[in-house]
Amino acid sequence: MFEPDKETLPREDLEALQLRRLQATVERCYATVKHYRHSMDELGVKPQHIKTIQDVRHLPFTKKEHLRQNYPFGLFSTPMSQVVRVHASSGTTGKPTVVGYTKRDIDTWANLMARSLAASGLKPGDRIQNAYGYGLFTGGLGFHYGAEKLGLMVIPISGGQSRKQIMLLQDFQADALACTPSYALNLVESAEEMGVDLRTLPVKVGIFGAEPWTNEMRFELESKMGIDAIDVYGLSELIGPGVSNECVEAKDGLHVWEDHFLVECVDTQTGKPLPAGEEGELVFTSLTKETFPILRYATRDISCLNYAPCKCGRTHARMRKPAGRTDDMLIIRGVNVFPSQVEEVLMKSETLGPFYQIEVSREGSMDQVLINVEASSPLSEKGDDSINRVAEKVKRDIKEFIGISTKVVVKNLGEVPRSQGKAVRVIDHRQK
Ligand code: DLL
Repeated sequence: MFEPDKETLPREDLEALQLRRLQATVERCYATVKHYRHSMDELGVKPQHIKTIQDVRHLPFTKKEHLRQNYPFGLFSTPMSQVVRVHASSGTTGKPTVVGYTKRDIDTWANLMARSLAASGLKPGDRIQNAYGYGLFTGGLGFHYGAEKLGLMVIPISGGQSRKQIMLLQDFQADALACTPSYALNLVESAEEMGVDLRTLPVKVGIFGAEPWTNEMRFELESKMGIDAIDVYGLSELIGPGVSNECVEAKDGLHVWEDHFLVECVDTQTGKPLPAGEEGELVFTSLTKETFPILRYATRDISCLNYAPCKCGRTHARMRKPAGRTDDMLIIRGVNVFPSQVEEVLMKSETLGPFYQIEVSREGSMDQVLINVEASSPLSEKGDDSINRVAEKVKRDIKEFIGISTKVVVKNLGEVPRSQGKAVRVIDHRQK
């Protein structure tokens, strides 16, 4: 729900609230979590050194590896008897990273998700089809509790079963669809196969996140579904979805819920804080968490911050749509490339559809990049000449805008794998 008393606080008041909460969080971490006590002692920082919110910079960063080292419950700050839920992030190799919640944490999270859904344009009485995965992933249950809190009717279908998703969108008349943007594309395709025009259904907003997606992808989803496509960001280490969300009024950056999370943007090499508008790594400190408070979590997500007033009236800073994560960034012959930059170029072509995958390999000492992208309609309808022209143009544009040489193969419909949740954009054969 919209909480004007919190979301439109003058910055001075917001910062005073943040400072009180930061001090309490640092004290809690120092007193109850061995890892934080050790790492703060190593830097010679004590809780009483935090006198302004800028003092957060004296605290040590927390990194993914610290969560792994303390698997499963080593960073929990409450007795296990108070933990009512755990979630875990998938982790492609080895053990997952685990986070925990008290009853109050679950309530805080539900409020933040209710706030996010309200910012997306929903109101009590609306219906939401929740196609985020239910389970250890935070997407399904995070949206579920938030939607109920706001007073929405939830259709808890989880991910997958695309044709059933379309049938229920028609029959249960949801006002909103929540899923990853790549899965939304998958649903658009299923609807087309079933002869259903999504634009004629009541669904008016899509709340898409959990993976990077471009504005070009937004326009594609908006035009095919007849909706407002809104970006939602979050991560399990912080709470799950509901760390930041776009407002439907501006759709121009995601408001970070700053009364609950202190955000910094830092230089990826030096870790030094950057001024607003400069691109770097997002770092968050939780301000209200009980079981899993976290100090200066280095997300590896690349974005920048904007403190300019927003037309929706909210005063909370906005983060630009994340370009991707440093560990998804490809380094091709020395050039840093995010899959989202490739997406931006591909989506400009009407001959190409929105499904793509990037393969990287090494021949001798040279990195080779192969972009597999589907045509927007059967290849037989397009003719070889037109396909070759499009492939050449994409190659040229990628060289010009991103600076790397690639091979582009235009595939027939259905030849690029579809996603049920987070899309796999890159196959890097160099890592084998
Ligand atoms: O993906 C939480 C979530 C669920 C967010 C549903 C939004 C909707 P994790 O599985 O821990 O949590 O993955 C977190 O996903 O560090 C980003 O790299 C990426 N990510 C999440 N949202 C966005 C977004 C959930 N809107 C990781 N844009 C984060 C770009 C995103 N990347």
